[in-house]
Amino acid sequence: MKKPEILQVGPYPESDQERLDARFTMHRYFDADDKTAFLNDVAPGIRGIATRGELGASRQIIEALPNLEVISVYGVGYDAVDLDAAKERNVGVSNTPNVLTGDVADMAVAMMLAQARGMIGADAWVRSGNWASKGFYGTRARAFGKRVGILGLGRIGYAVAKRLAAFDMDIAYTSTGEKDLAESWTYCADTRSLAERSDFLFVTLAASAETRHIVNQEVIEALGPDGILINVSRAANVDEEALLSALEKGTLGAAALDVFEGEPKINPRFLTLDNILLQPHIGSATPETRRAMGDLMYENLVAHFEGGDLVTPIL
Ligand code: 8YV
Repeated sequence: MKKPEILQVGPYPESDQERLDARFTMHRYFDADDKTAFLNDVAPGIRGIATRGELGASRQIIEALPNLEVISVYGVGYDAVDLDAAKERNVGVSNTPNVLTGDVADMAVAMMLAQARGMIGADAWVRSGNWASKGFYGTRARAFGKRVGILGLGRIGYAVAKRLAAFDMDIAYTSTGEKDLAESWTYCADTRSLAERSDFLFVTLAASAETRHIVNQEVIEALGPDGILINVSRAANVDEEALLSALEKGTLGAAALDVFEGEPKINPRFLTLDNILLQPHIGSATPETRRAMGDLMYENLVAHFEGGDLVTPIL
């Protein structure tokens, strides 16, 4: 039987790649020098797209593939997939929810603690010999017992809040509406008031056109000169220009980011700041989670081509 042909938008770990190559004919879009020519060449045979959260599938790619049936995303975020274009063409879309929730939440909490307590600077203090020559590194912000804002109490936001509850933190959240929760966390109707009452603001919101720059200058200023912003969702949820200028002026205390506009080529202004913790989009990057994401991405493709329903469908 002829193997289904898949357009592969980005690279995967070796074991995922081997399994995909065994079951499908994978066309490596990311390896092509002339992407337009490559796409024209392979387009008629392509029935599926395998992509990653941050790479997605644009309208241009979807429209270039006349026989496209399914898009399988390796990642929970599907904001980079043009869902309208997929809908118009009746193309199924799946992602990899749940399996990465715990690791992304761990990472968000680690970023808060590292930034609040100045751990990166402290490490440099030891390595540079400053501890021996100059002495005490200094005091840094306390985390436990402080006020936390969770911008988007979805799966990841909830997992972050659960962890922070164990730090006796005062937790508030925004969501599409007040949630019926067992926990007595405070619901805030808008982002600004959430930021205003928070020492730490976590951005754990699925990105969409509606949430673009939801963390704007006003929200950043409401978080204030002692506040810390942690973003483990998508860069587009934060107005990066406003964030940079607030960090430069000190109108925001500090930030910890795992996601950036135009990543992996980030704005060089970030590199000159010492009140920012920079992470290379590694929230879900543990072997266990990446294996589970690879399994789910593969299982969705197999389910579709065996005539079944997608395991974790978005569309
Ligand atoms: C991954 C992500 O880093 O789940 C997502 O939406 O952005 C991340 O978990 C990414 O999808 C892997 O390329």
